[in-house]
Order: sequence, then C-alpha cells, then structure tokens
Amino acid sequence: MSQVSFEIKASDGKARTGVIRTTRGDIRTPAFMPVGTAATVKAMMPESVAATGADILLGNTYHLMLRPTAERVARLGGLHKFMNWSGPILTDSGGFQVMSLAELRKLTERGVTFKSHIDGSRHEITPERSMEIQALLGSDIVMCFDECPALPASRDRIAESMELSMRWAKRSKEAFGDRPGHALFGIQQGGLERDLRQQSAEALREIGFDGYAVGGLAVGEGQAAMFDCLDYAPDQLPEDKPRYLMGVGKPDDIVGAVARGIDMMDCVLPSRSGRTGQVFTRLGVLNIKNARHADDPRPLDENCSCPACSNYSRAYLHHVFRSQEIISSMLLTWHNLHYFQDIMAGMRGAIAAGTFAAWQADFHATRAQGDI
Ligand code: PRF
Ligand code: ZN
Repeated sequence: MSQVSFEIKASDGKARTGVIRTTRGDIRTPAFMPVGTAATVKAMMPESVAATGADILLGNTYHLMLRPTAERVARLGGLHKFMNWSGPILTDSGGFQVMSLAELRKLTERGVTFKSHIDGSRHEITPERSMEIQALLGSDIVMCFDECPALPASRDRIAESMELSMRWAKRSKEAFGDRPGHALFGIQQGGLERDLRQQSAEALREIGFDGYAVGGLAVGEGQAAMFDCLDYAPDQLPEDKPRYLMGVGKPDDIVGAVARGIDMMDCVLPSRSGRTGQVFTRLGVLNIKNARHADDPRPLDENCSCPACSNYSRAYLHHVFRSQEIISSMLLTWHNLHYFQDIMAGMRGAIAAGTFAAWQADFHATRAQGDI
C-alpha cells in the first residue's frame, strides 16, 4: 500500500484539478514545486516558501549525494528535519543533473559514473543507488533513475536511450520495494517521437507506478514542439495517476501544460530569476536592473499581495539589486514564487469552476498589454 493517493476533483477540457494526499500533507494540483536543490530554496526561509502557497518542494539526489552526502542527511534525521520543511518533498533521481553538471560522464547499462563538479571526486549512480539515496533522504515522492538525451538527437539514439530508461525503471521499481507512505514515479522518455513515447508509456504502465512524469522535454526543442508533444504524451499515461512535467517552465509553458493534462511541474526559473533581477508579473517580464525603475514608486505588480509588492517600490528593489544587497534576492525570489503560485491557484479555481478557457484567454490578454 502506497498511502499516497490522488483524487481528481474536477476537470475542464484536458485540464484537471485535485489533490495528492501524502503522510506529510496534501498537494493541491495543478501544483508548482519550487526547487530546493541543495536543501534550500535559495534566498528563502522554508516558512516563507510555504507562505507563497507551495505545498511541496523538489530536492536533488545529485547535489545532496555529493554534499553533504545522503548518509549524513540520514544520520541527522532526514531531509525534512535537516532543512526544516515539514511538507512533502519530491526528489529527482540524479541522471539528468549528472548529464548537465558533472564532468567525465560515462554511461553504461549498469548506470552512470562521473566526476563531481564540486571537487572532482569520482562517483557512480545506478538505479539501485539512486533508490537508496532517495530513501536515505526520506523523500516522499521518489523518481525513477532515467536518462534524458539532449535534443536534437537521432531517432535511433532517442529509441536506445528510452529503452535503457525503461530497463532502469524496472530496476528502480524492484530496488524501491514496498515503502508504505512513499511514492515512486516512472518517467516517460522518447523525445518528440510519438510512437517511442507510446512504447515508453506502455513499458511504465506494465511496471506500475504511483505517478508518471513526462521527461525529456524543455531541453531546447522550443515551446511549439513541446506543446505538440504534450498534445498526446499525457494522454498516453494513466488517467487516474498524477502526471508530472519535469523542469517546466515559464508561466505560459505552465499554463499550456496544464491545459494539456499535466498536474505537477517544477522549475528553477522563479527562484533563479529572483537572483538575476528578472521579475515575472501578470503583465509580463521586467528586469529590475533597468534604469527606468530607479525613480519608480510603484510596486512590481499592483495586483500582487506578496511582501515585496506590499512594502517596497520598484525604485527600492532597483537600488538593492544594483547594490548587490542580499535582500534583493530574498524579495525578488519571494515575489516570483508568489506569482507562480498565484497562477496555479488561479488555474485550480478556474478548472473547478469550469471556466478554464476564459481564465486562459484572460491570462494571455493581460500579458499582451505589455507596458510594464
Ligand atoms: N529526467 C529527470 N529529471 C529531469 C528531466 C528528465 O527528463 C528533465 C527534462 N526537462 C528535467 N529534469 N530525471
Ligand atoms: Zn509581488
């Protein structure tokens, strides 16, 4: 028994809203998961992350195994206690991060060996080791160990990689075993090839998971190609289980994904942008570094109730950003995360009310006004 359940409360077109129940709390879907790679959502206290409306965080096997190590986190009582986040945590399995960050990577049937980007030390992750690390961390939602090929890639390369990921999915499930209260999600691969995505979905269904991720997208193919794939990929996965689109995205990517049947997403964009001065608002994107904000007494977004918008002017945020004051990262990250969670809450409400198409039209129309 998984003790992690998913209830769909309403759907509108392909969009769904519901709740994933875990032993550490409920996750309202569609859900956006802030990224807490190194046991912190950078620049945010966990209680502030919760205040933005986040129900669940994402953590990373790759970073935590290297520093401070999964064994140390386990000795200290697990990731939730270590980072002071009592809600659910989903952990990614490591393969994707190895491919984008590590040096001297070597991929074999067994797994992947690599040199740490931190100190050059050698490590190996196999499906079995990834399951062990995620268990040591105490992750509530564990991801299968997979491989995500960089696009563009040949069809043969994508097929081979997908087949390897499906063998690893089987090994992940066997190594995960029976862990009441913890869920294991499979990851669909297959690039932009519909039949390979279908084969991948069938292989995952056959193994059986508590949820299903769409992997291998948002890797440089562009929004149009990603949406083309999302027009069929979620439909290939079981309807009664959560569907998670990994590493997406910009606000309009998120809205388009939900419209196509996605229930969960994660992305570094709102938190990373908070540190580089990029601000997401209802009217579009602005960069606080720009000189035109220097004398502007208005908040970032007139309609936002976050602390940055309630208490500070663009002029102040411009000043602290230019001065490289730490509060700049704190306030801008808070605003961005709050805005992303506002989008999710707006979609959940609209799907429940059966007005999602109108909500979507208004979302795009408001952004098109432009002058921010
Ligand atoms: N697999 C895993 N993590 C991921 C991805 C994937 O394909 C992606 C692709 N956008 C982001 N994070 N395990
Ligand atoms: Zn705000």
